[in-house]
Amino acid sequence: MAKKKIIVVMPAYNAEKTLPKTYNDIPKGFVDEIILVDDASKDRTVEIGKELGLKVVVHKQNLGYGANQKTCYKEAITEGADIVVMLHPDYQYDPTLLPHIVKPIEDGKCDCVLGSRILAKDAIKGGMPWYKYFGNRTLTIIENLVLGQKLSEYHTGYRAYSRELLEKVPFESNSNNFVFDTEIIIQLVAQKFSIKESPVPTRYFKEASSIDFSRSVEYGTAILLRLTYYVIWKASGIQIFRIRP
Ligand SMILES: Nc1nc2c(ncn2[C@@H]2O[C@H](COP(=O)(O)OP(=O)(O)OP(=O)(O)O)[C@@H](O)[C@H]2O)c(=O)[nH]1
Ligand SMILES: [Mg+2]
Repeated sequence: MAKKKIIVVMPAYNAEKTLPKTYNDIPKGFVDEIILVDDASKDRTVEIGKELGLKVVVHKQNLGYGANQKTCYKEAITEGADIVVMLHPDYQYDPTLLPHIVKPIEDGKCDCVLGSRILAKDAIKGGMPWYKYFGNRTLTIIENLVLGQKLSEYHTGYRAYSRELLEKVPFESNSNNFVFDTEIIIQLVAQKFSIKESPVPTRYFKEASSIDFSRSVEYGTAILLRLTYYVIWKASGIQIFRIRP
């Protein structure tokens, strides 16, 4: 079987300090292409991305993290990716683990892999604030119940998707904000794509996190709302956000 084309996408916003470190740790021989989408950063993210030789796509104005991912996935599909890995350029997730993140999809075992900080059991030690840990664990229990999964967390930014999944899931109609990450999981569960998890260490430091307590509450509320929409869709077929094409 031909080797699968692996493309790493990095949704970036003001990532100048952490982008070189993130890039340096990517196992180069393993990855076919790296695409950086800049969401109108105010710093030198674009210049640094170009200096590093990445394919850089620039949003003229700041559209948000979800909108950034939409551009990332569309570009990766256009470039012929078989497997797309989202890696945050804020150095929060360990790029050296890419082969582990990709393997279950390469082996045809699933269409989505989530890098789990909870499976690695070092979330608090790695600096995750207690309220985020508590929110993560509580929301995960609810998400598992509603979506019928047995995942350890849904809130990771380290994810791999197969091309088939990205072609079939209507991610373009999702939120332009952070809740995009939950919406895409709801959509892939609704289409019965399977998910596997791979442990990844937790890293928190100043540049790796822009989500404070009030934005976390907003994020949690948005997730609960999307889960409610999923329950409504299951019960009545009515789609309040686009769950199936
Ligand atoms: N496109 C876009 N990307 C953003 C924006 N804010 C943050 N990002 C990027 O999205 C990624 C995640 O943002 P973070 O603020 O680190 O949030 P998080 O990692 O999900 O959550 P915590 O680390 O727990 O705070 C980073 O790589 C940022 O570069 C934004 O307004 N627009
Ligand atoms: Mg972060």
